[in-house]
Amino acid sequence: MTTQTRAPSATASLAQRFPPGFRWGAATAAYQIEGGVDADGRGASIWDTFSHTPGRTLGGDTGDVAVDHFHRWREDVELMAGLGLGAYRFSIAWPRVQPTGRGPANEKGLDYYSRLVDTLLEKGIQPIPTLYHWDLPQALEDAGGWPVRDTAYRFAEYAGLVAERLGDRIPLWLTLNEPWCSAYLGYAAGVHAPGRTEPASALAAVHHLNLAHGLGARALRSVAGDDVGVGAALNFHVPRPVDPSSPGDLEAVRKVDALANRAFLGPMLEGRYPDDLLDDVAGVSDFGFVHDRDLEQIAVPLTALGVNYYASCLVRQHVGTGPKETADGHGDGASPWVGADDVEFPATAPPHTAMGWNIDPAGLTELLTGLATRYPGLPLLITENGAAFADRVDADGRVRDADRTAYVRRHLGAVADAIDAGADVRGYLVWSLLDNFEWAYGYERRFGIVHVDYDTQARTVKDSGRWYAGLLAYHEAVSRARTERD
Ligand code: IFM
Repeated sequence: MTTQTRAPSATASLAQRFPPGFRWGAATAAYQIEGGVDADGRGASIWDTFSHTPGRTLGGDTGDVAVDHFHRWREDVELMAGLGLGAYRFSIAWPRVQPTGRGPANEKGLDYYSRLVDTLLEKGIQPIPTLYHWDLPQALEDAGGWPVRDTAYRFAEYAGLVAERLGDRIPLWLTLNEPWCSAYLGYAAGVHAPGRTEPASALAAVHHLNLAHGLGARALRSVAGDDVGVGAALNFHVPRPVDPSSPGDLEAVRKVDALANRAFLGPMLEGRYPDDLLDDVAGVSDFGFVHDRDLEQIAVPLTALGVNYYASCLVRQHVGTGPKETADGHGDGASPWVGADDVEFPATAPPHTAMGWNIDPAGLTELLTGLATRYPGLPLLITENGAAFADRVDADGRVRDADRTAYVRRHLGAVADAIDAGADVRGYLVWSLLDNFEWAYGYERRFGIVHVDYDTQARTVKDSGRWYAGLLAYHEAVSRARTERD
């Protein structure tokens, strides 16, 4: 593959805004790319069950084959090397390692990830595994799923098994990806697996996911050593009030921030659930599932906080008895916003991506500087950022996705602004390396910087991927020159 090594000046000046050593990479997740769902003793996950349930995903799409990364991973690592990536964030499928979510490891499942890690390292690409990106073993869901405390202990056992096998080669682990989605979309809105609509269970899931993070981090460190890097990837919500002078709208901002952001940041980084969150949801749950010492277990020191950011949202207090606006993409079914019945999500101003999400790079700067202020000294890593657009393969085979390039370029500018303002951001992982299974949207939304033809599985680097490779090459050259000079 040819990459653009002489960057045009706008790209060159963007690259210069990032310090030497800044990590560039891409991210994926097991169920979205692997396929091979019956290979080598893998067990069923909740996403297998959910996607095979009629009506749950667009077009009835499933991850059975996905982009066949389970078989094509060598080719995909070559692609990453060709792009010049310095890091690759992928997730480990729990049901490949423990087909029923408990008991001894399935060595063949671990062999697969061990080979992947070795090959990445040979190419100079840092592997950044996420232990849980939503594919809970179905057997654990049958035993109650995340609303049940034991699931957190099972996760810790799984984390320990993975660390025993890979721990000698992994400098940074991520425990969970976007527990907001696992808890609220999975157990309150029911639009993600396992598809339950039980608000109280969603809150119990929030806590048990937090507990799993803490117990899992401890298991990783007890096997791989106290100084092994551990973080979690949270999907932050940046709510903006419709009317900044309206106390009701500001209250809506507070509620969304509490449910979406502080429900995880609080326990993980401060060892407590925010009082206002507990008040907001008091009518749904008394949080009696929090046991003595849980919060201590959860608040392990983090090496880095993973930040997933795509868009901001508009919120306001719903007044009157009319229907609420739900332009947050969750339709008019059950709400993920437990205990926030008076909050509505009016439509944001265009432009939007193919997900219907607004494009608001300033929201990322605000988020990063806000986190840096609240948690000084905590390194931040952009674990996901990217956009879905309706890509087209032109007759000459190129994918001219200028809208995606512009999105990534503007968000990188926003990251650089945050760094200038003092935020300690260590890296950026674009979502996603490859087009893939976008959960309930099936294959209808493409996020990749590499296009995948789902009939032939042919990979084609999109223009955005070429641009990204050029940026990385330029950054490497500038960093080398700076290091030699200093
Ligand atoms: O595809 C997802 C990913 O699995 C988690 N974060 C958001 C992405 C885009 O929706």
